[in-house]
Amino acid sequence: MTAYKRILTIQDISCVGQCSLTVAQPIISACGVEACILPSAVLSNHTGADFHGFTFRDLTEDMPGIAAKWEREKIYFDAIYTGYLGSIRQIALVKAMMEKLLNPGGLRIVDPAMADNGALYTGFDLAFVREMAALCGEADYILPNLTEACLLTDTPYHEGLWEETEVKALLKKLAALGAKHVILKGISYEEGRIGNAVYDCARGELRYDFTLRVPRSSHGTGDCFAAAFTGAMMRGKSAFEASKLAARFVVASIRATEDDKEHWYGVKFELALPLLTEALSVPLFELDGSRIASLEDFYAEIDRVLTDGSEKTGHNLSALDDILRGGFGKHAYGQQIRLRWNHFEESAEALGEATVFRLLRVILDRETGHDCKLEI
Ligand code: PXL
Repeated sequence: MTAYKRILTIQDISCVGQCSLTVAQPIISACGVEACILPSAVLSNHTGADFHGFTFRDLTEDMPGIAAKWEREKIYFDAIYTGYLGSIRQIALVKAMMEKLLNPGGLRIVDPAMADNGALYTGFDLAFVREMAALCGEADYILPNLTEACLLTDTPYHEGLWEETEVKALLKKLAALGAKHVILKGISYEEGRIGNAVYDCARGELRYDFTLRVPRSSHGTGDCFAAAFTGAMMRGKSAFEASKLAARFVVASIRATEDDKEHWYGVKFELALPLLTEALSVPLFELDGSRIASLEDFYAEIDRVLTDGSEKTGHNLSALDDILRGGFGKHAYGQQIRLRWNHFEESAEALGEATVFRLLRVILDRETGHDCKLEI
């Protein structure tokens, strides 16, 4: 069991508009991670043009005192994740906090939230971009979108499809800033598909995760992504797994919002939180269908995956029911589980339709004290 993780996120509070701290805190909590906050500013709403302006109270002057207090209390964090920062001075303060307030091995996760769709957000200039590039250089993980990546590396931005050679060159330039890993968001190599590149700078390893493009541009999705990514990393996922889960979460949030014209200022990420909780908190067990050529094989596979082998189990439907309920050394009695049946088709053919049907009825039955979600 990994220790309970505590992170600090530093970004603004936009009171209305579903971005920055009002999304980061609930999302990180839903991941099962303690989310401490340091608000960098309070705004009436985010700075997106559809709001016709905003109020802005700068909290820069409060930040050093708060950090010093935590230091005196010996409060340290397993990660510091930064989003929208209101000024160059705040970037310097963040750097100092990353020096002083991280546990050994604690992660520096920087989302350089300052631009999108080819343009800087209101209030930022190139001097800010330069300082943000320096902060990115000290980070373990940076999460720029394409616009931010171009600004950080002084690369011309263009809309539409990108060539892989262009993206690779951009990743190299981002790595040259000093960051250890880059999650580059929002790249498209073909119409209708959009995705993220996950790049390990030291190893030169590059992996992609693409999904169908949802034809709607939505505010605050970068913040939702970064918070889910941070939460998943803290729950022990690899950067690639965390990025994939964060992307699934963002797509689900956009889908939940798509039909609601009134909801133009953000996404209804609240409706997608169960996806995160489930993925990070409900244990996943995987049956290997290629090992199942008979009913006896199926029960042996269930034993292998869901028991610790210390007890001989009855190879029948009622024993299957008992094992799914838990208490056989792999999951607790009554605990919800996810069961993924890999190579299902192959094993279903060997078992025959009637047998598969009987097995599925038991697996999916929620009336007898087990709660098993089947993925095929
Ligand atoms: O979602 C990024 C963000 C965060 N905070 C504020 C913003 C924006 C984007 O516009 O205006 C205040």
